[in-house]
Amino acid sequence: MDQSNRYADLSLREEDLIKGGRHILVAYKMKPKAGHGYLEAAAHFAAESSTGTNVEVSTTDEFTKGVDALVYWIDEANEDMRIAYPLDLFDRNITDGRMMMVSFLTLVIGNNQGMGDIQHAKIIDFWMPPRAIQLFDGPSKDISDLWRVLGRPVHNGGYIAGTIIKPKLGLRPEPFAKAAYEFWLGGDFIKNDEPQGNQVFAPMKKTIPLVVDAMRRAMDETGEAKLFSANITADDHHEMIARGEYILEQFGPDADKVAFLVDGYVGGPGMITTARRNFPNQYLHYHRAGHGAVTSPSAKRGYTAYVLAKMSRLQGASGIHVGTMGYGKMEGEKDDRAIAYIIERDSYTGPVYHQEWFGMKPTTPIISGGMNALRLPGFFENLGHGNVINTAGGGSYGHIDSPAAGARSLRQAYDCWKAKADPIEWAKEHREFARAFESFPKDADALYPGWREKLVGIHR
Ligand code: RUB
Ligand code: MG
Repeated sequence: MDQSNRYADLSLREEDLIKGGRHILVAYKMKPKAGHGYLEAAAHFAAESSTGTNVEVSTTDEFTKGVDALVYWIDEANEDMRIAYPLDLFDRNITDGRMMMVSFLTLVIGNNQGMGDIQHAKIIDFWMPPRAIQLFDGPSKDISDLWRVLGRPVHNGGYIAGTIIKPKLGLRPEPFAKAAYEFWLGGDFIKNDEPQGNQVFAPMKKTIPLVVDAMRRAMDETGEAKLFSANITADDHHEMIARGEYILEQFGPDADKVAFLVDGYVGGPGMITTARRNFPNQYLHYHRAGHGAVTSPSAKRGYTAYVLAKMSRLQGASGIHVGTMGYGKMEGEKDDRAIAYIIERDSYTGPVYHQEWFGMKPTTPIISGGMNALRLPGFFENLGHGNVINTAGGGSYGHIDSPAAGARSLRQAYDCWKAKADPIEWAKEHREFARAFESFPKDADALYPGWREKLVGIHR
């Protein structure tokens, strides 16, 4: 059934929809299956994503039609389709009238993902009207809170050198805490790797007290504050809260140095909101394991990493992983800068839409995955700043001298970029950075050809 007379209106102008402020706009790359007309498939897509189905139903009334989603723009050659969703379509909390991300996902990327007449469809951008920005929680803590804890300026406080406890799994409590202590002697921030929780070989109630002790010893020794991002991901809301409360209690007077890590893609938006609303005083660290299933450029369905990051800010993530923009081990490109800019700036024009955030707190780009000191100067240059959290697991624990030396090499890499220095020249004066060349010789060869003659043996 062709529903384009009801669910499409190509005379609508995007600028009017934006001025009106009564719709959420969503841009897709959509291709119908062979034998289906573009506009017809698009209209069915909008129907299925709002008030309709594949046939007309007798229960529809005039009001219903007022909340139809409308296809307002198509460009078949480029597989571009844009849909305007009336704000009233979206579910609101009975407790406080606020919007919820799960309802946004259910409609705009729900049943439409399995339709028989659609080859594929993927969200590449969306626009939230000012009213929706008012109705999402947004972050309660941001990187300025971490800078404050670290004793730095709360504006432009700079690079936070972090790591991930490695190996990913298989450390018992004592070696786990030792690994944390050794990194903290040189760095700022440690996160649980995302699968680490309450395994039988490392029960949380044994591990956490040892981590608290390790943090205190490292703070005594260095005279610096340290940060720990503890994984509270769990299927059960109550379990997440039990974990969070336990961790805060154990850190006691140092609980301000605790972030909570939530694996928000596998766990879903409810988990992020559980952390956001139950622990508003803790920095909320959104880890996104699994996102590649939908965000990868090879995936023709789902949504992009840009869209995921933008949603995370609405939900209230204090920081989210944004990849390494081609400088690390995970898929990514230099242009992925946009993923960082949309979450950290107050207004930004993405691939399709210009978004104003009206002062909603920023979400920190967290840079992670195969990073080390050698890769950082180029990364900062590409991004244009270093106000990020970077967690380098292999880059710290893979340093030939020690995890503390690995941590120092990261800080030195940031200082090198800030000083606009030549990395090989900088290494001559900075031992841990120089030793990173010998720790990661394949990277060194690729990034700094000729380094061997200039650096090998210089710091022995
Ligand atoms: C990286 C790691 C993270 C990835 C996730 O470890 O454990 O889970 O960063 O990817 P290492 P992304 O530093 O040893 O490579 O950050 O792209 O979501
Ligand atoms: Mg990990």
